[in-house]
Amino acid sequence: MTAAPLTSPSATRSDADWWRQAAVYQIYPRSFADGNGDGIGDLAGIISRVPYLAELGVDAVWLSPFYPSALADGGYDVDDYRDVDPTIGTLEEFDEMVAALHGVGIKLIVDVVPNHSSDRHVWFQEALASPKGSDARERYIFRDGRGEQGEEPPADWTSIFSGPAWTRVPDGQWYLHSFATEQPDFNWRHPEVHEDFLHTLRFWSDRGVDGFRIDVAHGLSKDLGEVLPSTAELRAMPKDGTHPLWDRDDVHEIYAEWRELFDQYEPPRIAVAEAWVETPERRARYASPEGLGQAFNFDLMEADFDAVHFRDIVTDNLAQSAVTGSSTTWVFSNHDGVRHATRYGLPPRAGRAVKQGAEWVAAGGPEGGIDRELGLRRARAATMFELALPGSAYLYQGEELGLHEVAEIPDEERQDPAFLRTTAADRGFDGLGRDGCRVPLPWTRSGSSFGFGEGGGHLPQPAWFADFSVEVEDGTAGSTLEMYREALRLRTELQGEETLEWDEALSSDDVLAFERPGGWLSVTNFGAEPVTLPAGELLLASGELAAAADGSAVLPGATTAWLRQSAA
Ligand code: TEU
Ligand code: CA
Repeated sequence: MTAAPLTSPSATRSDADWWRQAAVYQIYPRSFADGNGDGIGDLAGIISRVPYLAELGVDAVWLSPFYPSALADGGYDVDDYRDVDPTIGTLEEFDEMVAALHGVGIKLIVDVVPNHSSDRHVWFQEALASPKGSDARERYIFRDGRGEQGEEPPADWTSIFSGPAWTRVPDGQWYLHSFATEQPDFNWRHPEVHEDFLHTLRFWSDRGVDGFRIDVAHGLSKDLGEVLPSTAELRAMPKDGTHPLWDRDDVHEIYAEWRELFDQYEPPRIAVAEAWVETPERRARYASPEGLGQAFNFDLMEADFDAVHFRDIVTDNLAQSAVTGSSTTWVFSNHDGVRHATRYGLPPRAGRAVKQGAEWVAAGGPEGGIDRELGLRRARAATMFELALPGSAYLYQGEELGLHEVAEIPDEERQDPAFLRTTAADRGFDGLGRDGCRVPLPWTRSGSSFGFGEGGGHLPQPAWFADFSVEVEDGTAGSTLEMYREALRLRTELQGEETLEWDEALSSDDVLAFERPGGWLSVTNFGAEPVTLPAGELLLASGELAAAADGSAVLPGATTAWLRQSAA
């Protein structure tokens, strides 16, 4: 290497394949950085932190919804798909942000929410003001109720956030909302819905957006006859492409339309599906190059820190990507789950049907129930494991600081509909909701909101955030932030073909070792017994190594090391 490049190396990778092995950093805009001190993160805040993102070394940013919204679901209730929420900024600032990111070689992916709008969207307002049977109502899913006066919902369905999935409007009809009451589901059989989303995708693509994250991609297409099935009947139906509500085969007709639009751009716009489906085979359809092109796999996010389990997940997903021609995606944390530093400090889930960490969060985050240090140690090891894998890695804001989930949010300050729609008795699955991973980031060790902005934050930050602030970790050897920076820098330098080879001699039920092309060896010790590392140049480790009597390096438990081995 000669002189250091001025911009991130990805700036030179303007080819159509930039996304295949990208490290993508998710920004939840209201909680990232607050430029004007009103307690809500905004585009000005993001622009001011572009140098931070460049130094971190990510290839792309995925921006969660920033559209006008009443925030019934953190912005996933969109009032207008082609504007910026005034509390977050303006379209001009959006353009500035795109230019600033592109200026340092960072691509931008925005979130698109096509399953539902908000109830404040002009179309839904028009539907409410229009009579039963009108075309305006046809853009959503309206039905008459059951019972003599239609006073019973059309079906007994429960929303994903608990509570009923149907809400009655003043003239007596009911509308479907798979999520919160404020999120009416679109009727994708209506041609204007298709046209409008094409318009939206073109609008942002023309503004320089490089790609899209598609919310609830498995939900758009529905097949609802006059007589609706009951919840029990729905549950008994196979999710093989014929289910009336989820992961229908014909949803891909929509994505084929979108692909046509994406491919009109140079480089083609990319898309990644959030699709909760039954099998990896079903997920592959979303990742097809004729469709969205990539799909999230949440397998690692749902797994215990366990070598055998991790290896199966990697093997399955690499096999899937070989079939689809897409690249794999890896995720440990996002805006919907308990942060991985916390999850890994809790007792293993061991296959139980409860979201990892949910019970601990629901119990108010008892200190007796968690080993925070071990959790973070494992999280760092897991991240280095992830960053060595072929494919793209989706990182969630704050994980580069080693942040834990914030469990100590008073009930009256919680915002998540997944909390607000549940009672203490039925909070088993999602725990207290998702606010604990959406607390404004700590940038400095002190100040009213730890440098998030001049004012407070829209969710309370705990005192321990000080120790995880950027200010504390920046330049501190061994900090989580410095580990992420170095790992991302090395990843860019070492990244080659999308293949890996397991090192069977080193791997075991507790250890996963694999080699990437060019002699890049990653070794993770999931267990507690130290493991002697093979010869090679040590590039980076997620924790301190020890030395054996003969001088060879020893990898302690819950640690990952990267080595460069000379080409054989
Ligand atoms: O999530 C889709 C989804 O199915 C979630 O309900 C997920 O299972 C849940 O958040 C786990 O607790 C997407 C978004 O990622 C989420 O933030 C939105 O609330 C949801 O869609 C509705 O738009
Ligand atoms: Ca603000």
